[in-house]
Amino acid sequence: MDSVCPEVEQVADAIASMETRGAATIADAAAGALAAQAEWIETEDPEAFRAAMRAAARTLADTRPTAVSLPNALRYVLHGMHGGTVSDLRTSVVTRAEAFRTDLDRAQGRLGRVGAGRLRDGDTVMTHCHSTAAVAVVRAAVEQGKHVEAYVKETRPRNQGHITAKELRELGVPVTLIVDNAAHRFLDECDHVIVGADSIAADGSVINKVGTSGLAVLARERGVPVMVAAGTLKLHPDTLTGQAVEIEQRAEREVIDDESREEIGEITVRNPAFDVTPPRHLDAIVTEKGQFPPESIVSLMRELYGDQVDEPWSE
Ligand code: RI2
Repeated sequence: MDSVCPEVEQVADAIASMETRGAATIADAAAGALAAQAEWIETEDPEAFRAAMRAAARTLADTRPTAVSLPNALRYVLHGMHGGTVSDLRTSVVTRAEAFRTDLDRAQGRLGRVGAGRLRDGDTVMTHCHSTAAVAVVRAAVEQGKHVEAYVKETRPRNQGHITAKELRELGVPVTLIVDNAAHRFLDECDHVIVGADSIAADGSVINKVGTSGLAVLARERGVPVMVAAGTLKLHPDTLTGQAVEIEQRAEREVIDDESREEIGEITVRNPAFDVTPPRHLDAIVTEKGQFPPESIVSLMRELYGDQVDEPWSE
């Protein structure tokens, strides 16, 4: 028997290729895949069931290294796996995965409303990349009847700003799409920068799509507050013990196609997907549990995750 079901393989491939992307969306898909695995495993042996669940979680964990929402989701579901029989184990995994996905959905709504509290009627925001949490903030503000406009950075190399532009248009928000290099030029017309997060470290540093740190420096220089919209699922418990967050390096072809590269001649290309913005360049981290000054996030991390740095899938 293969130990991993087709749905887990499909979800893992989609995450690795970024067809499924965005930290919260990745976590949601991973929890769903674990539930599918639990339904699929055919054994009466509880130990074999547990081993097959661990194999699925390993397959999912190995796809992308930076967004901690992925291991946090896997850990949450596997920690909820209880029972003496396969039937009990299966039910517990499916129930736990469902609870995870419902909580995630609620958290987005809550953090959106917390973030919207920072926006006034008539404000203009600047966004970077595409973050479901950042869009949730604008959505909540619009639902509160506030008029909000947006400058949307296209966000090379994969142009995820286009997704943001589309979603904000669907909310009726007037959108101006700009190239990344134009951010400084337009910041004077903005009241807030809103970005998401892939991981948040214990010192309040935020790891998000590459270009976030440069935008935060410019925003600080122009006096525009920077809001990070990120559920508590983005808190990286490993950083409590001093571990660094791994930054994913992606394919060189995302930056330059083969033909153009050939024409230029011998060059080195580097394509880190994320960068680290230090807490001093950020104003607030907005979560479903309220807003926090970045430096204070460590207390919330301790309260929610304690010493939970285990990897139950590698046991
Ligand atoms: P939400 C994305 O990473 C972006 O960096 C975005 O800000 C972050 O995930 C958080 O997204 P990628 O998957 O969880 O596009 O707010 O590399 O949707």
